[in-house]
Amino acid sequence: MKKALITGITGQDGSFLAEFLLAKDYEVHGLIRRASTFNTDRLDSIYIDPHERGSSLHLHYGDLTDGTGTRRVIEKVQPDEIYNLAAQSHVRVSFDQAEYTADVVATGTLRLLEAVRDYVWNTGREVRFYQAGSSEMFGAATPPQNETTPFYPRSPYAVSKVAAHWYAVNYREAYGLFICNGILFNHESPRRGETFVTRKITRALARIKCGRQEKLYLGNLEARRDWGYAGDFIEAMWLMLQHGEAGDYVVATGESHSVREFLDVAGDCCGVAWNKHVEIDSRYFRPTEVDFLLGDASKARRQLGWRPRMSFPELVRMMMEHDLELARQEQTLAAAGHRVITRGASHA
Ligand code: NAP
Ligand code: F7E
Repeated sequence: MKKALITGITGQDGSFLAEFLLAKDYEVHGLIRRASTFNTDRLDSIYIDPHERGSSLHLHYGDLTDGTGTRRVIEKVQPDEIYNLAAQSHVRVSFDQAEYTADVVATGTLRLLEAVRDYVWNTGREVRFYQAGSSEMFGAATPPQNETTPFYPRSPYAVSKVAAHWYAVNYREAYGLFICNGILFNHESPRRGETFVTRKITRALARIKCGRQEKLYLGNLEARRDWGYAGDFIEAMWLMLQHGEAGDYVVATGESHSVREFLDVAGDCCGVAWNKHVEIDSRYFRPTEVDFLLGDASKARRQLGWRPRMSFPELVRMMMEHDLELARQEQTLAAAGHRVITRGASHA
């Protein structure tokens, strides 16, 4: 039985990857942050109380800002594969929390690589390492972007991901470690965090449809993104670590749409004329924007046999239907006299 350690297991991708690896009979270990409230909602469907027998999912407290603790988790778990997905992953927030973002995303990756380097040296075991890179690293570079496109990061988040990318390349070359950088373009799902634009839109339009909300405040509607389905993209992470040679791969759909187009498709899905409800609020603009991302994933297709399965309209529909169901549940509870508080996405 192979053992995998996932940092960021409570996030969108971490939860999909954990399910995927469990289905492949891995023993899955995840790093979770201590929080004052439960933060394992996305793992609900696979979580089994540790007191019960037969669980292949194990959670360990840890934080990428705490090198010693993380190192101990690696020594205890003895993983065959490590997927480094943990990050302060919100681009807009990274302008407000630049140092923290760098500490987690860049230095956090370095801490992990240092621990892996020592672990491999001390035990002689092979550990394969996946680093979650991002299309944000391309930033202002002209589309389409592929593995040979020079990086031009446009936010503290993106700069930190570029640093993490080069740490990973350097540790691969300096110490012969099996390390892959996935350069993933935006990928979404019903589990997407509520402050990313796709989920902010599907959630709000669903609530508007059910009469639970009137306005949706957004920023730049002209930005273009190559949006795919998270469930497809996590498979590429795994394929990279199964390949004969470590390398860096762009993972994308090869199609780009604007935020405005996302609104059009989502509005059509639920029968809401979005332009009657959307207002532009300057707080959602970024000091430096990434205007146009379009990925060329031909290397991943050629070498890993990876290709996306879900189309853009299917993705939007899936997210819309999920959020309509949530909004209907809210409506039912409210009609029965319950006080329903829906946390807004208005701060990012
Ligand atoms: P996400 O939903 O924001 O999840 C981030 C995860 O990192 C959460 O589990 C979070 O824990 C954890 N985390 C945050 N700070 C941490 C810290 N200091 N120590 C340990 N864990 C910490 O992100 P995602 O969408 O799943 O993305 C996964 C990774 O891929 C991230 O590195 C992201 O930057 C990168 N990426 C994402 C996309 C995309 O479109 N989704 C594209 C390219 C790259 P809590 O649950 O406790 O907050
Ligand atoms: O913004 C525009 C915004 O926050 C997409 C992360 O997973 O993908 C994600 O980063 C676009 C931007 O994602 C709002 O200006 C307009 O142009 O959904 P987002 P992102 O910044 O592309 C990359 C690949 C990652 O690696 C990141 O971790 O939408 N936009 N109005 C808005 N964005 C937000 N969040 N909120 C708005 O109201």
